Amino acid sequence: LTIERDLGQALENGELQMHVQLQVDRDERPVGAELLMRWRRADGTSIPPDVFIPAAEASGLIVKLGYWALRQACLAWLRLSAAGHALPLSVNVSPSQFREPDFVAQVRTILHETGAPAAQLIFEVTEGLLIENLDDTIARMHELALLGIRFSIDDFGTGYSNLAYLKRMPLYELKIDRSFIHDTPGDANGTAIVQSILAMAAHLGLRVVAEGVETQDQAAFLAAHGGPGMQGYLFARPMPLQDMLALLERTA
Ligand code: G
Ligand code: G
Ligand code: G
Ligand code: MN
Ligand code: NA
Repeated sequence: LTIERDLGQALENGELQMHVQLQVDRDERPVGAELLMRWRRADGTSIPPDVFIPAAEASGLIVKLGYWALRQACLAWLRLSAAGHALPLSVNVSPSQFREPDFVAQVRTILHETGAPAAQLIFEVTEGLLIENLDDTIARMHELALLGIRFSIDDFGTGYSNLAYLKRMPLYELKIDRSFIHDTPGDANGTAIVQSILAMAAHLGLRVVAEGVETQDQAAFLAAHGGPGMQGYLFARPMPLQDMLALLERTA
């Protein structure tokens, strides 16, 4: 297919954009936002990230796209901060990017060049990162944590949740995969999984964000069971930064 070839040009052609999705607390106050990449081609068609992110990973382009995304996140934070909304921003970091030999140096460079504070960035990594070279991965996480970067495990519960590893990592947050939230509170198994993750996170001193919150029932359940951060269509869709700024102004 032509996706890989076109994706190589997409960045130069200005076809990529970072959208942002707000995260709220149980009182619906903004507590953060996740940056999500979007590809809208010149002909007006959109390619979903489920399609182009795996293609970018397969071709190695994800490294270039990932640094671009991180830079956009830093710039987004500066814009939010200037408007009085200094929310921590979450960025997805793919395993192949995280394993680049000069990843830490590149992150430092982007922080220095933009002037964004590391402590306002959360790197979302998946459990897939933890399959190989665990000692190197954890050492690298500690290096980045020393800069001030915080870490979140994305899609938590769907991968290799080796709990012994969790204790060794400088973790800040778990993001409960939206498949479990979808099954809450109607389904007994889904609900049990969500409650177990919330309890475990509380014991480990980790913040939690529930992903894919779409209904008031889900939000009410979460509020009654520890009140994690929430992200989902019920509160806000991923949208251009401009639109999120307007939303923050309206609800401030
Ligand atoms: O909205 P959603 O369709 O944005 O995202 C689909 C998938 O693509 C998710 O698994 C998400 O983590 C991934 N994704 C979205 N944006 C980025 C990005 O900037 N970098 C990486 N590595 N993955 C992303
Ligand atoms: O780490 P290094 O020796 O390159 O630091 C040089 C200067 O940059 C120091 O003033 C240090 O405080 C600052 N600095 C180090 N890390 C970061 C960072 O992650 N972000 C920003 N904005 N400044 C940093
Ligand atoms: O990085 P991650 O896989 O967590 O990306 C979040 C994904 O979830 C993105 O594809 C985003 O568009 C999607 N998303 C965000 N809110 C909702 C929601 O309420 N419902 C569903 N089904 N998807 C959501
Ligand atoms: Mn994510
Ligand atoms: Na996720």
